[in-house]
Amino acid sequence: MQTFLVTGGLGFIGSNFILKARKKLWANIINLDKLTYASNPQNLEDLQNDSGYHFVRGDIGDIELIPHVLKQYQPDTIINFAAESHVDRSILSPQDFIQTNVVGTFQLLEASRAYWEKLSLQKREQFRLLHVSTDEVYGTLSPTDPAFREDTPYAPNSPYAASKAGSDHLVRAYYHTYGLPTLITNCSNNYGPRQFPEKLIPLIILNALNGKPLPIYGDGQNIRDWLYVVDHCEALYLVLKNSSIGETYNIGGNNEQTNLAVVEKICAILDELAPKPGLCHSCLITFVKDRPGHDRRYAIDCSKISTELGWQPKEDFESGLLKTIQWYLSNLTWVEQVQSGAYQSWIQENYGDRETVLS
Ligand code: NAD
Ligand code: TDX
Repeated sequence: MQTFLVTGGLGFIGSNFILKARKKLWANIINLDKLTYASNPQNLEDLQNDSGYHFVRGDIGDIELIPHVLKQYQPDTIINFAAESHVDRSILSPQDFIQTNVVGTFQLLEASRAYWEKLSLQKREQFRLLHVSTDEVYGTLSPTDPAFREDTPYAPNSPYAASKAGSDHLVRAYYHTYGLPTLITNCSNNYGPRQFPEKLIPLIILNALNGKPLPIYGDGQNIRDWLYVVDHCEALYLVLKNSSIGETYNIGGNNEQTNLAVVEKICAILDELAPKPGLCHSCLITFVKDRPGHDRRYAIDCSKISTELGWQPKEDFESGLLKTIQWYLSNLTWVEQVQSGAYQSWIQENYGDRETVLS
């Protein structure tokens, strides 16, 4: 079986990818994660007795650790999910975004190149580095603009988007300059189980359950394309298995929604699943000050991945949203521990202040 080095695997998409990969036996997994606030060890609790899964605490930008991990575990594939991922945080404090998303990705590329160059010819040919990126690198669309294609020029508008754009350019350059077998995917907004509740959908679900205001930035008419996280994970695996090196694929849900519509749908589902006497959840909707530089619309043209690799999103938005809300309702301990920061004590107990731990 192949070995995948997954970075950022304790976050939202990475943990869903690893769970799927182990369930389907796509590969053995080495998960390297820095354990930032966005990570959650509980996400992969089910794998604690799985001998095909190993965890390493570490930073993708650690120039001593990464070569060591590559030498020790000899992965055939690296999938880079590790990133600072929240736009609002990037506006308040861009430093960490540049450090991890740009410098960290650069260091990971350097270590990967050195590792790859020493592999046997056969292993060099099999090796892939898949960099997981975002549609936000393309900037914003007007209501009548065509959806983002792989050849749409980059025009990032937030520090987060700019840092992801920078990392994409570095990955591309390592393929063209050094021949490192890289792949890039640019995906739209994901939703589903295990998403940290700073992002719109889990934030709204949890605020609504707690009777708190549901903050909508600006007029609520900004549009995002939403994709169920499991569909994204399947697309990533298909790209890894079947695409040619150096390729870029856009991944999306063909599912453009205004933020207000998303929030109203969540409220309608919660009115059914968790009714509050005398209260309709949508009464909690509160329009608040807009996000600075807030992109108006994203839309993805995924005809390339669809025609070349046969991928289509399977989950429709209504059923995906229902499943997501049901997951949060059935995992209130996860929610409570995320909100109270209890898992931070777990990290302290298990790792103390040590930056890196190798098993
Ligand atoms: P997340 O914030 O939930 O998780 C990120 C994970 O990376 C965390 O576990 C964190 O501890 C880890 N990490 C952060 N810095 C690190 C570092 N320097 N070294 C090692 N690990 C580090 O993010 P997510 O939503 O799961 O996103 C994963 C990737 O997918 C990101 O690269 C993001 O840009 C991209 N993406 C996300 C979405 C989305 O809607 N969430 C959409 C498209 C692309
Ligand atoms: O409280 C809120 N109110 C609100 O109106 C929050 C948190 C968000 N919003 C709006 C802003 C966006 O238009 O909802 C939309 C979605 O916001 P986020 O969940 O913060 O996602 P977004 O900024 O679109 O970025 C996400 O999708 C692309 C991920 O965080 C990125 O990592 C990914 O690359």
